[in-house]
Amino acid sequence: MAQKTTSDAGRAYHTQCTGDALATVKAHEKDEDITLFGSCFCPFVQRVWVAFEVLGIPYKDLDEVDPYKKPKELLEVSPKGLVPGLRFNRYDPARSLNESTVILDFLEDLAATTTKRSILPPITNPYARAIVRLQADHVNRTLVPAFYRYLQAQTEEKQVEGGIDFHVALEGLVTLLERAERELVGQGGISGQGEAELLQKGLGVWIPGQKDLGWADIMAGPWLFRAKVVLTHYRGFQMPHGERFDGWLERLFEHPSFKATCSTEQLYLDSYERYAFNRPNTSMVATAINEGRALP
Ligand SMILES: N[C@@H](CCC(=O)N[C@@H](CS)C(=O)NCC(=O)O)C(=O)O
Repeated sequence: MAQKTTSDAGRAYHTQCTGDALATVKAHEKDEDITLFGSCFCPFVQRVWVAFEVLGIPYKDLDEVDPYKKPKELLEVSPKGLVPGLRFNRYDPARSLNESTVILDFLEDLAATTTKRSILPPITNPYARAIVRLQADHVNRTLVPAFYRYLQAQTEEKQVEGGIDFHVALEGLVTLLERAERELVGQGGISGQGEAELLQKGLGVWIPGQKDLGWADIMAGPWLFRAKVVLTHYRGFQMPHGERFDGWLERLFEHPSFKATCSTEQLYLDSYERYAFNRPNTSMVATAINEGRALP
């Protein structure tokens, strides 16, 4: 096990992006039909942000919304005061949407009639779309809660248990990615490169040679990235290794649309210290984990 950091330095969460993410925010300062309400450290926001980038949908980026202070303009777009939220400025009164998974569905549908890009397999292949959604379901109901349980675990015993559960959750995702590949790609009778590419659409960069991020990459990516940075530092966690897994993470983390939404590592280390030491009143997510309830 790698060395872990064991004392709370009392660092506060950041309120402005750094690095590549800051450059992306600056490139999206002008008014657009859609405003994205986000916070620099938030993985639920990062999902939506990556999807905007991949799908090529214009947006104005408000990256400095503090969801813990719950300003009025955030509550107007997101009733619980959680980021991400979207505001549709062309309506009067303005319309809005919240919930990262719902927003992803919305952006996918919007792109279908505007930019014509997609992060799902084509609608003509309903089974492939369902398999990809199964991956996302696993991310949301198993991987994401396991991440927070592990990070917030304070006793040695709970940390060991949390580490095992998080590994099992990762393995579960890999099993689903392998299943998608086995069932959907390369099953005899492919007539050429064009057909092979069509079959791989929306399955994401798990597939070697695939350049486009897919649904599961975008759903899981923000927590995989935080696992690499934050869990390694605070829990001595080691990412599983293997040619396929390493290759997948490299393609994902190095993808221009993913990188464009990443701040420098220190921002995440500072912002997640409060989770790692399970400080009281850290967030609604942290409280739900401590009370054994479903995430907000
Ligand atoms: N289910 C929501 C969760 C969003 C969420 O928990 N966002 C956090 C930031 S990472 C937040 O706004 N927390 C504010 C709080 O805890 O009061 C989604 O998927 O969009």
